[in-house]
Amino acid sequence: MPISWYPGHMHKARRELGTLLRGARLVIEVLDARIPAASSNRLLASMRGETPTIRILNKTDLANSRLTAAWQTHFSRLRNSACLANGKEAPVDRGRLLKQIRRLGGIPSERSPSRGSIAIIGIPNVGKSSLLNYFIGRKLARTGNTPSITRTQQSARFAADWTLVDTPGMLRPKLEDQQAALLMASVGSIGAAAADRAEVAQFLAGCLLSGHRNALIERYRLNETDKTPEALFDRIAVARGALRKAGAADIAKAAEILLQDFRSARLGRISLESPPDPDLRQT
Ligand SMILES: Nc1nc2c(ncn2[C@@H]2O[C@H](COP(=O)(O)OP(=O)(O)OP(=O)(O)O)[C@@H](O)[C@H]2O)c(=O)[nH]1
Ligand SMILES: [Mg+2]
Repeated sequence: MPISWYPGHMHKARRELGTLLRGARLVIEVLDARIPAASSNRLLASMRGETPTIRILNKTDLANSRLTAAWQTHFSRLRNSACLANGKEAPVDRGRLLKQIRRLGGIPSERSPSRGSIAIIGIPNVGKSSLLNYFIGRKLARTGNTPSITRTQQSARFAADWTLVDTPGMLRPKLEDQQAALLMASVGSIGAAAADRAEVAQFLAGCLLSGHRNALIERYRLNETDKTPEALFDRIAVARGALRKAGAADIAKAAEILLQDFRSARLGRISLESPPDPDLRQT
């Protein structure tokens, strides 16, 4: 079954976002550092048009730091843009953010203070509300580790001249790119009911088997001969005691363990995408 998730509140959120973006002076697009391309929403790209954009690669504490640096260079090369990184181990510096806001957004005019609005946008569960709270230094917006916690926009003053606006996580009405949808589901940005967890785990297992075997060997004692997701799930079931009464592997439980271990970086800091620039792929 293809993944498709466009819950009712996103219709309304899209209309409200359109209005906000018409007046916004700047956009902060929050991306998941593990999947910077898949978490770049093309709907949001077309809605924000030429508005200067600061991308924040978020959750860098869960991502590969070499690839995060490469993605930062990639996004910084885009016109009218800046790219910063944020994670639990190294929060983005508020002063650096403000410097980029002033560089790209100029000074809001006295006559139209609303042009000092900065829209914080992104797909669900990437950490938009957490960043708003961090920037303003208090817990205004509700946060949580399930997608679509935020249902309405919420504004707060930031550094005298600016208004930060947190927005609900948005997806495209139709997820044509199913590879991107599976990547978003792998990091937990798609509602649980919209993506079959076994299928998502199967996809993730394929990614990890092809690019991150060492992590699997270390955590689940994967063998050289284990090449398929099924073999990996068997290995996980044995290593983690996910067994049925007769001693057979509990595949559903093993799949769940893989998803949880990946999402919490218990397999190490793994990024699932590399930047397209040939010079950056090698660094
Ligand atoms: N490991 C890690 N977790 C983070 C980071 N930033 C946010 N989170 C967690 O990610 C989850 C989602 O954060 P939110 O701020 O609610 O995300 P959101 O983008 O506002 O989500 P929606 O409102 O649902 O679209 C929460 O459990 C946060 O604690 C980070 O830098 N590192
Ligand atoms: Mg939120």
